[in-house]
Amino acid sequence: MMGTGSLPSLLTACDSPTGPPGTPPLETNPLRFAPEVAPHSLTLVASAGIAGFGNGVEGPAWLLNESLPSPLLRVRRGDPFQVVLENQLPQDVILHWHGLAPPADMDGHPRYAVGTGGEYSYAFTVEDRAGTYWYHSHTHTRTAEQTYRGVAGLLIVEDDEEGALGLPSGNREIPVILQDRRVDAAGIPYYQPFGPDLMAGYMGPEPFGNGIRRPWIEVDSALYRLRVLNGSNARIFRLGRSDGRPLVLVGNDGGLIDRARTLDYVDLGPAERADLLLDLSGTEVGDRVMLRSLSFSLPGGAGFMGGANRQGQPLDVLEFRVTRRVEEPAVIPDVLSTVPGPNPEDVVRERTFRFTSEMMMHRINGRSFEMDRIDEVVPFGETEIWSFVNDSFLPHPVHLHATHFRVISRSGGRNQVMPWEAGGKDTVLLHPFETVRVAVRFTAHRGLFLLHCHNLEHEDMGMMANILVE
Ligand SMILES: [Cu+2]
Repeated sequence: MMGTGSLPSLLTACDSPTGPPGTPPLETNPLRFAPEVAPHSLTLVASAGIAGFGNGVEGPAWLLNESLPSPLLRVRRGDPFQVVLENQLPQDVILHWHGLAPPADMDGHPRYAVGTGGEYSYAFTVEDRAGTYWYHSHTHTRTAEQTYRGVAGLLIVEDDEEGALGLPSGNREIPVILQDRRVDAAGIPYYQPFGPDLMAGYMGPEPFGNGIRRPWIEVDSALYRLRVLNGSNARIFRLGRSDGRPLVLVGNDGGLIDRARTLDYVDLGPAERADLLLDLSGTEVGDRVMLRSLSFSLPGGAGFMGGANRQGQPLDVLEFRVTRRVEEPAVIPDVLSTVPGPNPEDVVRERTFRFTSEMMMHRINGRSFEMDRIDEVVPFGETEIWSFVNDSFLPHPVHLHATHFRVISRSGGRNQVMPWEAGGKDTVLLHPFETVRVAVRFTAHRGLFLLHCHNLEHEDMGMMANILVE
């Protein structure tokens, strides 16, 4: 969708970011975009294939319809969603539509995983608010590997309310999946977790955007809408601009928030989304603005996790190269939406979920996931307060299927609800030893859904629970 012409190699060599002292400049690469398709009579074929990672580097990947990232699904609220998954991978596969609230048998619970040569048909009506959602493998014990290898894409829902705001669209909308990767000497990402990765989760030092290593994109001096997904297995990003200007948050996991928030940075844990306005008005041709993951340290622990698994190291995740000067007013709406959701005053019940990571065991309330064990029974339509207690020295991005919750409070650690946690959330990041209280209510469908950590290694190792809504 965006024009990304190739850049003369001299310029690339001169202007590339540098690695450690003494190393040659690292190549950067034009961002690419997955093909956009409507999820209507759509077949997604999962298969092993070859993907390009930028700079002519190609290597093996696990793909849907031979695309890295997986095709971008764009759909309107109220429309039918009809997708057939065909599995040609050498492992079981199932897909989860992360953030949507479809019927239970359409949600990608791992008990529905299909073997090689099998297929699974999804058909439901999209009843969710406009927003930036995504989809990915949810195959138990295989989610981390399959998602890392490429079985993941963006899913954008649009509706009339959002359309009326006139947010930047067309080539002023940049959907991007940010991921960290470990690469071999040839520059090909690989997934080979060992010891420490099974505690911290699999992390790498190389930033990728939409499957491209160290990406850049050509832009006008205008206002852009940046739909960002943290599609990493374990990496937390702290996104900020290199030029000191702020980011404007207009939406997150559950779509638009109530009003725009101007922020110096936005933290995104794995699976969280940020719908950002990036104001490049006033820039000149030749200017470059880097979207960075800023340096940070996690309170409470995890600092001893050295090497690849260290959270908070600075990364340059996506560079904007201004190539055209335009005179356009950068109109940023202040009031955005009225966010539906549970009212904490209607609470009828409280529950506690304790997340522990000890001796390579990641558990919720002391238990590892079992496919056929129901861990909690939750009445449909009733408002509850759930306390997510992180009783470990590792961060846990906690994800709930089938609804969006409101973050009510946080104690320990940061001791506050962060400004990017406004609105409806389906994933909330718990730093070490934090307790986050959320208001939860299931109003879409009854059935068996999941609560789990979205650190994908933790999830695969059992930090997941079956929630029966009835
Ligand atoms: Cu976790």
